[in-house]
Amino acid sequence: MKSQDYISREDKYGAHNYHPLPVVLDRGEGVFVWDVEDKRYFDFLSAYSAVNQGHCNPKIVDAMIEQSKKLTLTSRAFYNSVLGEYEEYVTKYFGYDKVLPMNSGAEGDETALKLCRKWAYEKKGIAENEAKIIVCEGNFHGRTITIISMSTDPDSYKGFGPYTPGFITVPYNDLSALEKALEDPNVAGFLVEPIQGEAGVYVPEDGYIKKAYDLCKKKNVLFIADEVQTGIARTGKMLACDHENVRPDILILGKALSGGVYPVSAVLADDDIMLTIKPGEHGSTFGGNPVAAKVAIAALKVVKEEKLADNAARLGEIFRKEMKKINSPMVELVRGKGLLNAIIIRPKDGKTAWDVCVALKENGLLAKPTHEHIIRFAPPLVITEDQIMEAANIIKKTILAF
Ligand code: IF1
Repeated sequence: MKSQDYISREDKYGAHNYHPLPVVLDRGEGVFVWDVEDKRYFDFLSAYSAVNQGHCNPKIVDAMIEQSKKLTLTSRAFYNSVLGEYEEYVTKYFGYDKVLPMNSGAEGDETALKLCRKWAYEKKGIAENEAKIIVCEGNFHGRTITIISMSTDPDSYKGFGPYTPGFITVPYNDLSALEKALEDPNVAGFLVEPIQGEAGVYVPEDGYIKKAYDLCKKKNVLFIADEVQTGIARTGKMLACDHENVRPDILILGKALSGGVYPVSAVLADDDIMLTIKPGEHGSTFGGNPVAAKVAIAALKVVKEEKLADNAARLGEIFRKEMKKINSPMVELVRGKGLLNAIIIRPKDGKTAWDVCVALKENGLLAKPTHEHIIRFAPPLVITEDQIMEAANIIKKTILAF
């Protein structure tokens, strides 16, 4: 079978909820993936920042295989011999009293919203059903009905109403708007991405996260960080909030928490918040299963052992410097932090970010456009300096050819 055969089969039998680049991947190792014709590519999407530890990282895959042969799933109706080990490991790793294990990022966000509301009624004393949560314009937190109810992107929410109430939207990176919204005494939480991914790797001003946190504290409002995409070393620190020494009241992790081998997400908080959810009030069949637990421990160990945060910080600087050197009218702006970066593309002769990505693919590098004019560059964090230079040259050469 050729690439086109695989593509046609997906078109015929799969829902059309994605518009992939026309490349059919067959295997991966480290920063590389190969298509079914055995052509090699740099992966500069990393499955939306899930494979920070590199494709098929042997330490993580081995942990999965070993546990899979022993016990895969018990449900939470019973204890299992691995979950406690993971819970202790992940809470000490990030410095929280408790973890609530889930699978997808969206489930993590949903869990955080439920937790925040429960805390509002039990601890803050807000009247039942009156709690509000502040969210940001341009947010992306996943695809469930409640999460798209918070979205300001019509692609996400249009046609899927009616929507879940209880949210207040403020512009991102706007402290006075946040301060004003916080005057409502029924506000229980502020949910924010420390860098907005889907919005186009939108980095807020230095100090925004810290000042937003302080404003929340003044009003006894929970600061909830969605670090599903920015967490686990992606931006050059273990968490993006670490850049401003902010410790979120509720922390949501996903994606690279498993190194991309298995769906694992987590919500972390201290007892005062976490213990407001009681037995039977929340859960998931797969959340906290033994395979996920072993995979997450292995994935987090790799991040520390291989100093991926330092690597992301160092190579991110180099990458942005190289991108800023590209002398083309198509490069409007380069921005990002660590190895979460983007180029804003100014269309030329009708050619858009999509066309650039197709050309990059031809030249052996995979990246995905977001919002028509932005290309996100987020390689696995195990990338070396030589590899980042080689990739930067591919990007340069490709853009200059337009
Ligand atoms: C899609 C972007 C990335 C996320 C944050 C929660 C979730 C995500 C901050 C939900 C998911 C993905 C999902 C993917 C596109 C995407 C994305 F383009 F939207 F911005 F990563 F770059 N919080 N992000 O970014 O996690 O339920 O998917 O595990 O196509 O939906 P999930």
